[in-house]
Amino acid sequence: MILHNYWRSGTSYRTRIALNLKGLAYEQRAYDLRAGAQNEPAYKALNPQMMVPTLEVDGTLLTQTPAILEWLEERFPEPPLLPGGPEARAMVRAMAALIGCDVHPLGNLRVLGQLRTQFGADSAAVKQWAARWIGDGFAALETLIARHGGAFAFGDTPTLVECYLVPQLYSAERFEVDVSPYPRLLAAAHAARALPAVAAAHPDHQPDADPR
Ligand SMILES: N[C@@H](CCC(=O)N[C@@H](CS)C(=O)NCC(=O)O)C(=O)O
Repeated sequence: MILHNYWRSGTSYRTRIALNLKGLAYEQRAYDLRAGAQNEPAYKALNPQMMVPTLEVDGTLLTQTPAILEWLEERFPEPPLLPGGPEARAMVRAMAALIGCDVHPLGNLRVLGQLRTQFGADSAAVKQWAARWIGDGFAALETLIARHGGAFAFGDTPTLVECYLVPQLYSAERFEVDVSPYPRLLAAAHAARALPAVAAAHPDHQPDADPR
């Protein structure tokens, strides 16, 4: 498998976490989003949406991380990232979608770029924008974790929720969002970060990461 990705991208981080939790080996190819590599014809041929990541599997190009993560779960069921039972699975998918559909897209590079170029948003305004949407999402997720969480966000083993949550927390930290109102969410994310598979997926540990 070849993961076409970028070290700092949340959706790339999300996919690396899932691959690592499943114990799967993969090669990485890097596309520097800051330099616009996602818009080059070579990457557009892989993913017409010009967004990372793309997972290449024996010549098949998988895109959109919800689809990629569900494919991983179907193709490599162990260890499971979805619980048993349709209701529990729906809840995990809902908690993941809360971030994947309603928080992450509003902080995407192209969205923030548009805020700057079309509406003149400066860095402070962009930070306020990010804080607003991350805050709304994290507040709702905190309530759901109070209902369903254990050692992790849903129960006592990592699920798809951690694949989405850990990168979103990384993004919140980069935008200097106050995350102290979400202690359960933080506990789940910290438990996940302590797992070697999740730690290895961290942006700073990727081959294309900026030197520190
Ligand atoms: N819904 C897509 C979103 C992918 C996405 O947002 N990728 C971002 C990086 S995290 C990207 O490539 N942004 C490039 C851009 O905005 O030009 C998925 O889940 O795969």
